Amino acid sequence: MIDFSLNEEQKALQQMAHEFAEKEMRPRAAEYDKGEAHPDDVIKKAFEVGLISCDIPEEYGGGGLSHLDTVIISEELAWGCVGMYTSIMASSLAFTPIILFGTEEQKKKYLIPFTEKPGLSSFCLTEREAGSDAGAIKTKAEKKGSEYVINGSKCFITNGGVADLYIVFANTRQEKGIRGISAFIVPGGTPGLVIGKKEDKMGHRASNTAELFFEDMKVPAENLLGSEGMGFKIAMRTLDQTRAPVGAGGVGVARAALEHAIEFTKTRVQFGKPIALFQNTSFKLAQMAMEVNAARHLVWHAAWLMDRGEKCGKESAMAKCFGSDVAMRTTVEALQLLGGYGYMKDYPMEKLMRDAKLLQIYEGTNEIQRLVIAREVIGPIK
Ligand code: COS
Repeated sequence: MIDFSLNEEQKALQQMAHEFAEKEMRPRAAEYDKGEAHPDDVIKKAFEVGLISCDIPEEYGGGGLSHLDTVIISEELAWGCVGMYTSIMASSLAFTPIILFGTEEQKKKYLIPFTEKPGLSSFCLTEREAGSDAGAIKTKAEKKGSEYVINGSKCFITNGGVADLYIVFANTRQEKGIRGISAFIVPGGTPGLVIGKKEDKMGHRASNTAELFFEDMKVPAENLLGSEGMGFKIAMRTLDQTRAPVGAGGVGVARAALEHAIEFTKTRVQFGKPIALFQNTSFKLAQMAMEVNAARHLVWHAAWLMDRGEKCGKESAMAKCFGSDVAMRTTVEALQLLGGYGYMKDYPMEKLMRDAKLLQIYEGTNEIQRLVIAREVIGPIK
């Protein structure tokens, strides 16, 4: 049986997230896009209404929401401001390895505090020489007695510098390559954790992206996630789950652009009539609406598979890739419909277009998503 209807609880969650996005995020989006400040006030309010840590299981004090519930909320938050949403989503990205691979003790110690007070966490995989080739990381972790000593650096780290907790991937057995990577839970403020330059980004300017350095950073051995050498699988299993919410972010951005374009073209009169009445315009709007709907269905399908505990790597990659491509195409087309107005900062469209771009890049470029999809679709070649 296929059922596309949302239940009453999901409708209420969607409505609540939408109202939050409309009242708290949208009015502040331009300000945080222009400035250097981090939207701590909005994050605090999001926490107060239960929109942060909502995917942490109930037994650790979280909302215990399903993956489908989470992507429904994600679309609304990204519709409000995808930069702010990125801070929230990146935090979920970092909770996921703990939820999936943490011991009971680790879950209690590191998840529960995030359900008690506002806070963010950060997933630290990417390095200057290891982006798409995530298995090539050089950060090293050496076991010395009851602790690991970590040295190296990370780049393009979302929530870097504003997080209370970091999941750091480092090599415990360099000679083993990918199979030597391990994952560590690192509390913010750990001596040796040095926050580097905050990046000056084209979009998602409400989220913090920074470089991190580990200088003889000591981490207790009990902060190892899973076992030594499991790190790459932990990262991949995590990304299998967290890429669909990026797709949901794409749907939110695309939907926002489509709505602005509809509103504008219905009131903008040229050659004696609203430009929405010209077939060129209406066909473009129809195309955008089709793509937004198709992207949402891919996102919901991936989340539905996750909720059933089924394999979802390919579907999550499809949702991420298609959702972010739709965000890019829709914002470009929608901006064109607004003409010169779309290009001006007085209108929200140019921000949406700048924001869309990063969705095609982070949590694995769309080329990597196509690689993940192709490997599974084609299968082994003899
Ligand atoms: N789930 C579990 N295990 C997985 C997995 C998955 N989804 N994908 C790969 N693995 C395992 C493989 O089974 C293999 O294990 P064994 O060594 O035991 O056989 C190991 O991981 C290596 O896999 P693979 O050979 O496929 O690795 P590659 O280096 O060829 O490529 C890609 C893996 C390209 C898919 C990976 O590096 C990737 O996703 N890169 C993008 C990274 C990224 O998204 N960065 C964003 C930063 S986080 S915001």
